[in-house]
Amino acid sequence: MIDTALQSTFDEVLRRNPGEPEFHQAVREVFESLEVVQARHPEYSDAGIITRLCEPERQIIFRVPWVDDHGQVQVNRGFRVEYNSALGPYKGGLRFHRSVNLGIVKFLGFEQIFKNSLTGLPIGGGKGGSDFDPHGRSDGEVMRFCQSFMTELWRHIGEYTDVPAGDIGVGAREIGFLFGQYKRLTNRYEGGVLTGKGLDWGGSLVRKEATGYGAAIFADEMLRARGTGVEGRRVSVSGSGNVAIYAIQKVRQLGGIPVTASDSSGYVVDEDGIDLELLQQIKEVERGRIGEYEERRGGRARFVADGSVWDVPVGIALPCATQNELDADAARTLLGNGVEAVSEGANMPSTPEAVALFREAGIAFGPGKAANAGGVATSALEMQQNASRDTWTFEYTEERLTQIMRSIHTTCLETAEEFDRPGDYVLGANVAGFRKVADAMMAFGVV
Ligand code: NDP
Ligand code: 2IT
Repeated sequence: MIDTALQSTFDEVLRRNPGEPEFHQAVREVFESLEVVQARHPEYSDAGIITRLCEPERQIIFRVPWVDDHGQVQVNRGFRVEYNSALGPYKGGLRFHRSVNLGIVKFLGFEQIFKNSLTGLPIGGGKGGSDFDPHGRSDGEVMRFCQSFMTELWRHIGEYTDVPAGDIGVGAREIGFLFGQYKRLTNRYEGGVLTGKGLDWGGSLVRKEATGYGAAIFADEMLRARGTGVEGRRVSVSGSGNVAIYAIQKVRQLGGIPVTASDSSGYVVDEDGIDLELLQQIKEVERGRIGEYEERRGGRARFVADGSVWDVPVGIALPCATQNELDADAARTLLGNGVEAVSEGANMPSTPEAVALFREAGIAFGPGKAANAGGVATSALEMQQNASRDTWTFEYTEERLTQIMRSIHTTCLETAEEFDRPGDYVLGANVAGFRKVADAMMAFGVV
């Protein structure tokens, strides 16, 4: 429920942003947590903080023309939503997926503000991307698209302004093409303008692994707070991209058994535990489909084309694919099978109905803006290394990531406690993320 004082602000958000259901969903969830803050901090409303937070500081939409391998001209739409810079330069990924539109980018940018605040590092919130679909495109096509995209974006970004990174459909290959074009256009080697770079040219160790590692660590922290842990538990993971692969790796390191992976064509179940090397070969090297895992696992795994990965009985679920991939039916099935923890590696993967069921059941539920913050946090560590022209070891960087995830976990729990909602990570994440941004905005006056 949204508090009556906030309802009119929310109605105004709906009126001014028609046809953007994912954005409405993200705003609603934060508003539902802010009632408790409103009561204790009327000064935030007086300063119009919440109203201002709902309006991005700047939104850029541009044409991205490029020529495909058949000589045909293609036109995509590019976006960058520079949402909030109260805590630092806009920071957040670029998503290349055919479903990308302004509402999706705004939902992701809105979430990013609170997530980045929770990391405790000096980064504001932003997001971007395009409706370009990289599936089935050659390296040459992806390069020409990225060059065209950057030919517009370069003028808007910078180490002190806006620092993009990867998200769905944007990994090291795309960041390479984007950085190459930025460098060419500006004639400046500004490592700190993008994160997720290759290790030879300004990237950070652990950035590739960070989001998945962080989501698994967050699950472990939540369970440890309840006296158990990931060790010995069966874990389902959705997706088979960057976040999913490294969530699976960290689950194994923590002694859990990751039994699933998926993509938009279906899921695989491997009762012996997912063979990570095989998954990486199919997905990272060959850019293939998840069904190939069954064929190459010699009868030890099962591929299911129609069905839900959440039907598989597990103790822990890590949704690591995309928004709204885990609905109320899936939540009921997971709860019926005795799930103890859900840690969101993806952004907003659980529908509001699913989140409500998990919270009512009292299981450990880690919302994306806390559980998947390890990726952007390690991006900020990459920026630190770029600024000091230094490179850190894997061990040191991973230790920093682990400490950041533990600190986010503690912050969420303590904030939930402070507002009389013990164990409610959703409330804790939203309120703690919000307060820091709100206090900075208060300090700056009405800007
Ligand atoms: P990738 O592109 O590497 O992988 C995405 C995976 O999710 C693929 O397996 C893809 O399958 C699947 N997927 C995507 N869209 C859909 C869909 N509509 N239906 C079913 N499956 C889908 O992306 P990432 O791993 O980087 O991102 C995954 C999630 O994590 C996203 O929500 C992203 O916003 C979030 N995230 C990412 C961070 C990062 O550092 N990369 C940081 C924090 C959050 P297919 O190939 O078939 O489309
Ligand atoms: O959703 C996210 O936090 C990301 N895609 C990572 C953003 C970043 O700047 O590293």
